[in-house]
Amino acid sequence: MKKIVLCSFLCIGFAAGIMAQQTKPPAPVYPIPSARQLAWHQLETYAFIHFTTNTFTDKEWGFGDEDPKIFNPSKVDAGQWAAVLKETGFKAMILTTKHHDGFTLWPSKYTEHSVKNSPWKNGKGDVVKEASDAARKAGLKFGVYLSPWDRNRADYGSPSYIMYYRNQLKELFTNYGPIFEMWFDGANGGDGYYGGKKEKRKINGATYYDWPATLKLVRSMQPDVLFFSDAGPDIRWVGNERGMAGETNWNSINPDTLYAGKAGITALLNTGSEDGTKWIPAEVDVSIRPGWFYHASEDGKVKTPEQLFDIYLTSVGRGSNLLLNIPPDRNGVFHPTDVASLKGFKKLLDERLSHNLAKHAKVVASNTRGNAAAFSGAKITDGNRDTYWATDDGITTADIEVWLPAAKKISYVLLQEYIALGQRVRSFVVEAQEGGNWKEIATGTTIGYKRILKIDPVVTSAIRVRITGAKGTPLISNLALY
Ligand code: FUL
Repeated sequence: MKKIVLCSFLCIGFAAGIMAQQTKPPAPVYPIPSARQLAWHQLETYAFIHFTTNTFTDKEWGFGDEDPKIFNPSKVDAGQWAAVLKETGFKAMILTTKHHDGFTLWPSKYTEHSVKNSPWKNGKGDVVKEASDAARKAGLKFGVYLSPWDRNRADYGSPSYIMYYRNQLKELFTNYGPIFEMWFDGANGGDGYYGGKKEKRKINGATYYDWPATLKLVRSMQPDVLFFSDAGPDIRWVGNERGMAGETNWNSINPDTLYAGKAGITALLNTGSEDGTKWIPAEVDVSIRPGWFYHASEDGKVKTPEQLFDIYLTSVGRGSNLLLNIPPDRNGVFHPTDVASLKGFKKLLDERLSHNLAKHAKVVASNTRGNAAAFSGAKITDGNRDTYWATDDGITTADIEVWLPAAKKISYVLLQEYIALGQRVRSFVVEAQEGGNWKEIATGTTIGYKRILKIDPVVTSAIRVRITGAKGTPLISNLALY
């Protein structure tokens, strides 16, 4: 008898071993993210810092004729920016090194419209240096915004300006350490000072900048940088500045006809396309205030912690990253109201989305790839983002149940796909166990890197997710309940 038990034990173990060996990971469903895009997804939340002469002229778009002397903060405390961001969960900061007015926050040797001609630190100051140093010291990544549109330059619109823009990139990308993201936007051309001409200039957004050559130059200096613009190539604009990614949000899109500033593409940018050929995920940029720059008149209009939490749900909670702008005031620091809001926002995140009730909960899946432990349902509650539940090839609809040790009140359901092998899920249903029956509590379309559903609170001992449509075998790396 003992022998039989021992044998069957060994045999089962042996068979399982063979099966595990034989069960290959699913093939990718293309497009898939690059390693640097994958690392970018994991940042989730980071900050924009809009700071320049506009802070002192009370404008949003400087004309380019500002006297550099107007830039005169009583101090610039980038250490405060970094400390607040770190404390409130942000992973990086992106600084407007030059906005549309052309004023450079670093002492560029290619222009006089610069901090070097301001009274701040007797013209010896360098905001880019202070910000990049402070970010790195706090363990935050650092990125730059360099406006392609320059309302100060006399030669804006002619080929020599492109050389000027590239020279500035050389300064930024060789003097300030690693830059994780370069941000350039589509606000291009229009009226400006232009060296005194004060006229309207129009450029051809599709051809003028010759972006491929510019990006190649930047990559030759820093191969790991990610480029953000309407059209990517690494990260795309989400199509609005209200903090809203599409409820359907594909990381894929066809970039062939996109370019920064092209009209009529905002809806497409918001959702991406299921059949897109390139992985270009959306980034949600939105300001904590109505404007991007600091205006004392907006001190009473700072977004509340609740508003920031809602934005978190419609950005990170829809598979995007959140780039939240916090503009330093005329003292060169974040305003106390903004700081209080950020702290309140972090508190809400901690209260509402940090205690995962599904951690190590029992999971039952309708199908498991090769019946292998490596792809079992348990992988969605193991707290490891590198493991995932997978189904057999050809199975694109499947159910997964999560059973809690006792009934709990659930208000949020969080799902994550294992996107390293491509985004797959196009529709799903969430159900709660109620008196022996499953009751639908939410439906969704895409999941992507992360999907957070706010539901009407329900007290239940089990949740079932039914994947009702997918581009390939669904790969779910995480399910959390709060
Ligand atoms: C836009 C700019 O025109 C705004 O001033 C702001 O910098 C925003 C983030 O990008 O294109």
